[in-house]
Amino acid sequence: MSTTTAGPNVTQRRLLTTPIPGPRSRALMARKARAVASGVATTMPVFATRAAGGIVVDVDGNHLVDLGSGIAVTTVGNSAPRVVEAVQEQVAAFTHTCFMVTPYEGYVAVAEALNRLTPGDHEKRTVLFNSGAEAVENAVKIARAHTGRQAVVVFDHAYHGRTNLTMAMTAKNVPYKHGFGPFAGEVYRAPLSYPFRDGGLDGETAALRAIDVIEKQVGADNLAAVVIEPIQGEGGFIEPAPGFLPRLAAWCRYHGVVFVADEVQTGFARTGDLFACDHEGVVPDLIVTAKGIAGGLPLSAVTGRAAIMDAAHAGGLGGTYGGNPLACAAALAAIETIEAEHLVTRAREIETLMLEGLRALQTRDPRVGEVRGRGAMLAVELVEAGTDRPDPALARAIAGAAHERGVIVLTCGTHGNVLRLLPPLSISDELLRDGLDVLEAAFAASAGGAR
Ligand code: PLZ
Repeated sequence: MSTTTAGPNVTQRRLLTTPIPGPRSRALMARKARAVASGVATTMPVFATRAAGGIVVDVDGNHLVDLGSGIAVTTVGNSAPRVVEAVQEQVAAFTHTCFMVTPYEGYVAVAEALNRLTPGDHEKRTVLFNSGAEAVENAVKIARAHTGRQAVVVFDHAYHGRTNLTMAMTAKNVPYKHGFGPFAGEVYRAPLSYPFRDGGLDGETAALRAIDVIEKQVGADNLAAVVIEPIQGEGGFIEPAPGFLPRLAAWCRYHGVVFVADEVQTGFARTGDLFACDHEGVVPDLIVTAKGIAGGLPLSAVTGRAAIMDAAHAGGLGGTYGGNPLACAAALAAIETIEAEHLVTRAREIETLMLEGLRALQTRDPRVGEVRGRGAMLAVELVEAGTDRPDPALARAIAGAAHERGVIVLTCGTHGNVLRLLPPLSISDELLRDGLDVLEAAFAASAGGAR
């Protein structure tokens, strides 16, 4: 497939005009250091000016292959043509009225689209917010209002955000939580299914292990919600063993616990299904979406069973900007793009192409512990050769070597030892192959333990 979905006129080729970072990026980094709080770190020290298809152009004219999508956001591509047109039309019409003051159609249309597209054909309702964390918080509010219970169960390696409640729900201390407590109460953590690290425990057994912890340490009668990423994102692109999610969902249903899928990172065609839950036919009570929903504009949502969603009293949900008209216009255009350009299928094509290259790498390199993932959400877990000991220094070295060569890759994982690949679905096969070649070179450059 070629680059028909590319937006602005950006040559779809990797091109290095300066070392990374170039002089203009260096100057901007110096300004950033003086002006921006140092708590905001950057993966690469380059500043972007344009992006489309599978390329991000920096201020020095370097064309970087984008295997990150701004952390799984620009799934339909950067400045995707339909998104640009819809936002331009909306920005000229009106920019904001506040949906809670004088509502507008775009918000309702996005709610209708989400009610139609998310798993399950039951009656649904949707509420819109700005960020993933804000939507996760609201899913918990709604589950508590519906059940009259307080406890929330999350999992090892979970990532749900950086606000106070979602910091409590997120597993990893540094960098997300360290020094930022006290955290919200009534959040409990259960063991995940992590096939590479739990001896290949089958999904059913792993679910029963988690359920046992929940029953012993929390009690179903106290439990409002179980919140889980169907494939964990920041925690390491961990795909639970088959059967884990369905078993947990069934337990929740039986006990009247609200089963919440956090599909902030996995949603909107990313995993080769419209939603990751679709893969095993799991129907969550509530589903949280953000990131890929609106082609880069800030929007998030909670969608779910009408009876649960309507449990919160009038005025209990909202916010000044939630469902901003520009973001809604972008979301409708992004959804149209996913459907018109068959991006679910495209994600599966990307999976086939990328897995072939990554698995070839794995057979040659004992530092690759596991290659995993679905669709355009793929990962390489790095270990000390021949062991299962995590090697975060190697992940950093390989990512750094890829960056120097003009490829944007991200790392993740509780141990920081996972390379993750999240290309926009608008990327060409040529750029994917080039990205794989660069990764191979980065592995070679990091041979012999680049510590
Ligand atoms: N739930 C599953 O992946 C955001 C965070 C990057 P916000 N992931 C990227 C960082 O270092 O902050 C995420 C997610 C899942 C919730 C969130 C939170 O979404 O839009 O960043 O609030």
